[in-house]
Amino acid sequence: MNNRRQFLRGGAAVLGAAVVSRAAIGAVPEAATQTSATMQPPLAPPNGRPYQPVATLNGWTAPWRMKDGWKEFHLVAEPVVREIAPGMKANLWGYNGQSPGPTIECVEGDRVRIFVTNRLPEHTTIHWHGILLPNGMDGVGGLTQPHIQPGRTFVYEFGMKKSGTFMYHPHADEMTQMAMGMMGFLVVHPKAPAFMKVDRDFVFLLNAFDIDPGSYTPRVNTMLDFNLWTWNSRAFPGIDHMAVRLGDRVRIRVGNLTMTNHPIHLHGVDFEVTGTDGGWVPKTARWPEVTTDIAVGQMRAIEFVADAPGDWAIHCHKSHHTMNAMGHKVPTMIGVDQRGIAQRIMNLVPDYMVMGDRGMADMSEMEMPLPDNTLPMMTGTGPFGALEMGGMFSVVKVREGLARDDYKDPGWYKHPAGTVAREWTGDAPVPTRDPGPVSTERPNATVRKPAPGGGTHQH
Ligand SMILES: [Cu+2]
Repeated sequence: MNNRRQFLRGGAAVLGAAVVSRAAIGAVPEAATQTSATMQPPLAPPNGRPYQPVATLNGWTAPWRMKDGWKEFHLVAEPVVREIAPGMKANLWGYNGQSPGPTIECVEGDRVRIFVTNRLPEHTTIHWHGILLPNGMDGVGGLTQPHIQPGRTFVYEFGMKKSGTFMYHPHADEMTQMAMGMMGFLVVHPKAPAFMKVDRDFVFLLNAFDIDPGSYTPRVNTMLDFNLWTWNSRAFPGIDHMAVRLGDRVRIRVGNLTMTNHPIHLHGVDFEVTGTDGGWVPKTARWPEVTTDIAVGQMRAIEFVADAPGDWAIHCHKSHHTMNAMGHKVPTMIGVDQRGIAQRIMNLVPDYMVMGDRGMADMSEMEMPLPDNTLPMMTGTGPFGALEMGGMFSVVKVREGLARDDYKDPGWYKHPAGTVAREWTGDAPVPTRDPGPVSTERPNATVRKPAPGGGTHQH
């Protein structure tokens, strides 16, 4: 792209590092760059074997070129600016202009050559998570290859032995580089297009950042207490909705590169886990689910038939993961009457607000002053008001009559008349209260003995 000479120099450095064909040297494909966090249309394969391409939420698929029977990609590891959601940007590290990097798609049986140029201030490598490949291509810095120094380009070459759902990420200063957003999706499609065929195939990575309110760069030493829970480095309400045609067979592939597990819950349908880290799950070994827990380092593909029109929430079921920053250190004030003390505090702190005494829902509607570059803790607006969400939350929108390749957001669901929960304004039945302790002894037993140490004191 803008520094071809640097790539050539980097290419030459590859010779001593890994055994690669001479044809690769001096012929590095241009590295495409994407600066937008808007989902790009799935990339129908212009050559090679046919497949149904995936849709990467808020992302894109890396273009490739065919050269002498090899599918060639070029990843550039570099600092990037990622919009986490409208109103907040983060200084991250990623690939080709974005975090995550572009999705790599190929086909079982493909021979793949991936050039990796390092424009970071420190060395890196790429590990191809879950791919079965020659040991020297596994990307573990110091163990299977020398690190890729800043300014250098390495090349990885391997054949795709099986189809499935995979990831890529550095195996060099991992804690820092993954906390900064370096990761991407890798999908290997089946050789036979009819095998595991679906109509729509969405992919996203679970990732997390710790960015202090008002700042732009993640803390990289955080172990567990991240404050931004994201899908493809986006937080609700910035995460793409998934548009689905009524009756479509849908696959959603999720990879977890955070430091904790995420129970991903989808409303409105039963799904099956059809793919795990090791490959496809045989039909006889699947069971129906509405939530699947995805552990650290795991990939899961879920599938369902979209047979119910509507706007169906999909989210992590850890409720702290559907919140944005700022919430975690606020004390619980439910039921605490702060009126008396509030006036006394306001004498000292004029801006003091009473918060949380009726729950935390007020937080979503309150126009609270926030530091610059900070997302509200609970936010987003739907057709019926505030959604009170953040973080790992999106919507699967099942609609009649979408075109086959139409992934555009169809807007909010228009519910048929009489199908929305509504306020009841008629007479409400009086609930029957529990009458209190009832004897469980036989009806003719009239004397109750007090339980030892029980409530009846007869001293
Ligand atoms: Cu979670």
